[in-house]
Amino acid sequence: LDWASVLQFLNPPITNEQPGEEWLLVRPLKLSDFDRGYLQILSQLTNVGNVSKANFESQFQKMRNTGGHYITVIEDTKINKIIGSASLITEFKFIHECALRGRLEDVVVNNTYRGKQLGKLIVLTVTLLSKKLGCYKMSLDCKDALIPYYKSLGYKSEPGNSNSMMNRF
Ligand code: 16G
Repeated sequence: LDWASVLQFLNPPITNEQPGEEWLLVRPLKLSDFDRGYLQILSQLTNVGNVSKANFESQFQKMRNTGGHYITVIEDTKINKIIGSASLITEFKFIHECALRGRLEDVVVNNTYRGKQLGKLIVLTVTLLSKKLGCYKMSLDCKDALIPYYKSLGYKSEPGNSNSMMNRF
């Protein structure tokens, strides 16, 4: 996977430098995004609950200190709002000769911006980033309805090895 092959997924072609409209910006999450509606975007994915600015800042600092969290957002600079996000979380492994493994998490694009390939752009961006960082694989969990979508972006269910199991607390 490289930018040339990423571009084949995007028609018309858009890039991080040119996400289709000049006022859209793809960049890493920053602390001030609390005030750009970052949590409101996440609440289109699942329950966010009550997260104060202080909670957000301390969690952000924990992620920064721990390392391995690469949260990428799309900002609409015209209205100063975050309109999409995708996270790459990396984990250190002993297996595969002390490899790095990537997880694609919390992918969401504001539903009023659908149809602009922004979800694709941001998923492909963090996927490419995982490759650049040397991850030996990148995986994700998703609802059944999104399987075709992620398939169209190069993700596959591995026969006999694609169950997502959980224990909710
Ligand atoms: C989806 C997300 C996952 C997110 C979860 C939240 C992707 C690819 N998958 O599985 O990252 O954390 O939904 O759902 O974005 P939950 O609140 O039921 O755990």
